[in-house]
Amino acid sequence: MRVLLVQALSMDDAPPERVYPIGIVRLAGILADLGHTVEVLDMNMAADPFGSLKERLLDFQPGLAGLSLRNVDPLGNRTSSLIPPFITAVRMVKVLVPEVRIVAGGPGFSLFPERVMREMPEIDYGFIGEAESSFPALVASLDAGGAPKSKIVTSSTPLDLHRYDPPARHLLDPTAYLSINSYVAPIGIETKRGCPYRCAYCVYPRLQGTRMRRRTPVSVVDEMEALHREYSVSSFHFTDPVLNIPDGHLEDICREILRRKLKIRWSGFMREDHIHEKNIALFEKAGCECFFFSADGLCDEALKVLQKDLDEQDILRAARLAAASEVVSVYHFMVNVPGETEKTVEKGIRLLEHIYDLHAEKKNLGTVVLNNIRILPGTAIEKIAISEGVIGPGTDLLYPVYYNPKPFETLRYRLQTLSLERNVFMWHEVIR
Ligand code: B12
Repeated sequence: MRVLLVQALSMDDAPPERVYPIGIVRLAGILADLGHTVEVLDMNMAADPFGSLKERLLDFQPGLAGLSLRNVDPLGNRTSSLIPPFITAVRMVKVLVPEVRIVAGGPGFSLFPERVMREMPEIDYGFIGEAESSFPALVASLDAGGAPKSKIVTSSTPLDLHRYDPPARHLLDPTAYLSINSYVAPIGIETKRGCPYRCAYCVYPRLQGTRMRRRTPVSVVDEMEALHREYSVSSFHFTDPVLNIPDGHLEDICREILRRKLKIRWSGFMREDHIHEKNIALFEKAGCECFFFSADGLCDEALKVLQKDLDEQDILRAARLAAASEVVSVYHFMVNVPGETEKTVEKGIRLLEHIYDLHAEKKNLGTVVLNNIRILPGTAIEKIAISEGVIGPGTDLLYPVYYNPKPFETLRYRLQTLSLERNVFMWHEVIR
């Protein structure tokens, strides 16, 4: 007898994808221009993150340490938290350089400012949202011996992105990031800030405001060209909440890339209802390497609850256009959303099957990401979850809490099975 013994997959933990921290690099550049002596450390890039923090603190002896809390947790239904390592870093700073002023900021911090400050009294000042003008103002005031009254600072005037100096990349060499990831382009570029949509689970409008503030296409492409020339960066991720709005902006950036004949690739999150035959061809020609879609709702009912301003036809129309291109697509959907029924589940399965059918010929479907909703403070989903008793008013959202009530709490696995099977069968040409 011939026997094949197989150890099935035992681990779900992929190596982490790292991203270049443009937030702190921008702040560092502004402070350096103002005459401060600035150094940047990305703990994610160190083989021994806390060892490298200790070494840098003892060598550099800062008077002020700014710590960026980007993510509070890794999302994707994972229950691990990034708060314990953040607290440990803050405490290490305080112990090794006791006189230092500790300042915190970043998207993760901005979602939970009071909660984080309560947890970590060692933090002297916390910044909500963008900090290009408010943080240098605090540094100047501390430098002059002042003691700002408020411990939590919010930027009063949104930054005018028409006057945007690219992050001072020489303060943190991008080259080290170029070959570390399998999927994500590690170098981010901003073309705008702000998001006018009101998706029920999303915090982007809270982080960057609801008004879109754009950079000029020429300045965006100048930055890409300089990174390509000086650091050989050839792949970029646009960090905008939604890349292909307002109509014409990304198109102008693409025309500028083509005019300069730049050999670069890029990706970003696209709205389905702003994709059409003409612009998709332009995006492909100008180097788009992945269409990231995040319609999130798997049927009209779900799209409505999630306040997406989209319908199933928008999703399928965009999928049809994307599938006909040579560009890879990645789709994100949320599972077990409020109001889920057997009928919505069936409709969701049909939509997923439809998307796989569209991509079957060219095999240009990267993956379908299926997650439950992470409940974040201040969102419509938080209110729904409270009203349904999924969470209580006292639930601590700082640590991972997902909207995933019975009876569809295992739906994610059912849909993931469908998706994985379709993906594997597509790649290995297993015909049913
Ligand atoms: C673009 C983006 C991505 C891209 C990054 C591509 C790239 N190459 O850069 C991709 C899609 C790969 C990605 C992946 C992930 N992301 Co993301 N991402 C974003 C997004 C939309 C923008 C981030 C950005 O670059 N902004 C532009 C820069 C300039 O702004 P900034 O970093 O916020 O910095 C400013 C301020 O925060 C402040 N600031 C920052 N640090 C500090 C420090 C101090 C001391 C001070 C005073 C101020 C300050 O000043 C800066 C300048 O104004 C944000 C949402 C958002 N709008 O913030 C989510 C967001 C940050 N991501 C999030 C998460 C969770 C992730 C992932 C874990 C998801 C996953 N499971 O894959 C990974 C983690 C990747 C990693 N290694 O860290 C969450 C974090 C919150 C949370 N729930 O924990 C956010 C908020 C989105 C969300 N879902 O809610 N992400």
